[in-house]
Amino acid sequence: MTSINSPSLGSTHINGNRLLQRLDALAEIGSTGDGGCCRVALTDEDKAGRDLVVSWMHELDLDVVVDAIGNVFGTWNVGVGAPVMTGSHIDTVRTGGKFDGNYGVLAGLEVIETCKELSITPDRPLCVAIFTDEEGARFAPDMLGSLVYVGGLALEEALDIESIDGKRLGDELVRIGYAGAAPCPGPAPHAFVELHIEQGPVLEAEDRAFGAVTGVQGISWQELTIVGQSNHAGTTPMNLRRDPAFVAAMMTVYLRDIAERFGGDQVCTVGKVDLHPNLINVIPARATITLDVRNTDEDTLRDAEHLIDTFCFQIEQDEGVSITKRQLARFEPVTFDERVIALVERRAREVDTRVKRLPSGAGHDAQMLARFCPSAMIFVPSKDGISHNAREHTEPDQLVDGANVLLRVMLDLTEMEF
Ligand code: HGY
Ligand code: MN
Ligand code: MN
Repeated sequence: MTSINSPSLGSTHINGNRLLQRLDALAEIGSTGDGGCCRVALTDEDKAGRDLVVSWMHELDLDVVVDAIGNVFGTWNVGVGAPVMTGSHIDTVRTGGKFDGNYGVLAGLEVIETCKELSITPDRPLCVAIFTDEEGARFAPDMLGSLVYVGGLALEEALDIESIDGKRLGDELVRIGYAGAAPCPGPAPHAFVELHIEQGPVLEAEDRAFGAVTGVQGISWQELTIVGQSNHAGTTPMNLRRDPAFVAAMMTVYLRDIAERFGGDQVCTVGKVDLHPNLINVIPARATITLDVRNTDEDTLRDAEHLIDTFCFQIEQDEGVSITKRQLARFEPVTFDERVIALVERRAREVDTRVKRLPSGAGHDAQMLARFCPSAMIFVPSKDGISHNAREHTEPDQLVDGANVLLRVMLDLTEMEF
């Protein structure tokens, strides 16, 4: 194995053009025509994206395994022992960009191809993973595939999850041909490192080249179904109304109030509002809204949830509605392994000294793998901090630099014992 500190590797770089070309090729699948991507989990577009990346895995003679929740693993079986794993997701939100998740998967593929091309033979296998339904936007919770992979959610329970468009997850997996044979939970890798765009404004604002990610904030997703009294918009006096749309609006304002009162890392979002019957002259019968509440501190996140519960109870009395809550996701904050964070920091600094340690505001598969093995993440900047948006952008040289850091970190991890 070429020592990681050997001069030969010092000047070794991935093939940047090949990485950028693959990112563009994958972005064509589900292209929304405005620079964005729509490959929502387990749709035909997701299948097409998976098929393309799997074809690249086969071209590299990787051992391709699909597990029972549809996670795909491309492994270069060199060396001995458990693999060093990288990867991310290629499913997107409906208004996704071309880098969220895709970048981490394709950079992992590029690292393996570069090692093969340059006859760099690590002591351990290298594996790149595509995790199913990381976004959770169609089938909640998010990071679903990696959660099942590490045993955080029972496979049978996951397969029975119903999507927002009324489909059963297991049926959709079969339909797209990715209901694999490999069992879940899967085997723990030796270590895991995920390369991802920051999706936030911090690195750009502080003119940093890389993020050595320290962990992921806690996430609470709830769906509230608010039932009132549907009635005529013109004939119903205001004092006789039991209006779910009004309550949904009050909840949205209250979430903003919580975030402003708590300050710090607290974020609260109402991203989805469905009214029934959703007609101009009818007071709605029902409003269904989603609450996305996050904080780096578990106690503070619980305080926010408690305030929301109290607000629901009170507004039910005040407005004469009934509110039922469904918890769609709940993950406590995660701290990554200091040894891997320090390695990321060191290797990133060799490429560009402007490195910052920071927590991730977004959820990632690495937060699930952290339950299973020493894990951490590498961030590159997002232009204007924009993501989950067709305008998502990272400069080509930043993308290539990030993949070069991934190359070094993965090879180092093959030589580290934990
Ligand atoms: O919701 C998230 O943070 C991630 O994009 N799934
Ligand atoms: Mn992502
Ligand atoms: Mn995302």
